[in-house]
Amino acid sequence: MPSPLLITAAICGAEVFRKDTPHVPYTPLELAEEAVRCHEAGAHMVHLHVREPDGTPSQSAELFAQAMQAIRARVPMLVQFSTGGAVGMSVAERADAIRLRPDMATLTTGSVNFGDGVFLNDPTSIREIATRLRSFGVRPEIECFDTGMVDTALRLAAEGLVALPAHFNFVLGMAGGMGATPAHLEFIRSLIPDGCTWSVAGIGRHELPLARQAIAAGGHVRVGLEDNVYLRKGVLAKGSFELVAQVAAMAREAQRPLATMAQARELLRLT
Ligand code: KMH
Ligand code: ZN
Repeated sequence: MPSPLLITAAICGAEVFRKDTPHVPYTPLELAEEAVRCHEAGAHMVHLHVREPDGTPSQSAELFAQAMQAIRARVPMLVQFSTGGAVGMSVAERADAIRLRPDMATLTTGSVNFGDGVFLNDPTSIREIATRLRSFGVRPEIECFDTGMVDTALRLAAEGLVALPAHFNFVLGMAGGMGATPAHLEFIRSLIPDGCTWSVAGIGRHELPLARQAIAAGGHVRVGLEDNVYLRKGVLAKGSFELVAQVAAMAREAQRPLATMAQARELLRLT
């Protein structure tokens, strides 16, 4: 019996704007309405960034609180906060909203060139965020943009800052990060210890092919406008929900059942 599939919807991000797609949500209400559409299409968890009303990336705890409340009032989805924010934000700013105790929050375990900028996660910053996650009892999703980030996560586990088994998300295909071929995914997933779970987030045109590979390999999938705005070449997705629906269809084709919400909590060890 194949293990049930978990789908995460990355509905907003910090780098996609209305000039890129008119469908990206900004306000807490827009985020919640998009989360509902994604849940109806099969998503279990929302990977959340927040924005000022004009679309400026933010890590405001007030905005996170409003968005989380609006989502939870509508659907039983898991809510995962970004602690990555946008390139250039301070660690204090990025980590503040952890105190709201979302179901999960991201923990990127290394620095990476990010387009023309640098997504900076030096060892002190990583330990600060990991310590704060631990102190509020929030489970991390370990974000790896390259293989060395898996090694760093395992060092943090040895120091007692990250609990194993953990859930990893591999972000592949970003300019500056690890590539997105089947071999890249096969290799990075081979590095995590037994009992850990993993998902993949392919950037741009890599999103759906890597989703298909993960479904076949027993992994999990993250899709959404944060990572890719196109449903297919030249056709914008009308929202992250259309990408989630594609993944759900792929899972049906592969005879991989979608997790129930209870199974999603169990496989992420949130129960
Ligand atoms: N926006 C990127 C700089 C995360 O959410 O934890 C970082 C990011 C990762 O999106
Ligand atoms: Zn993110």
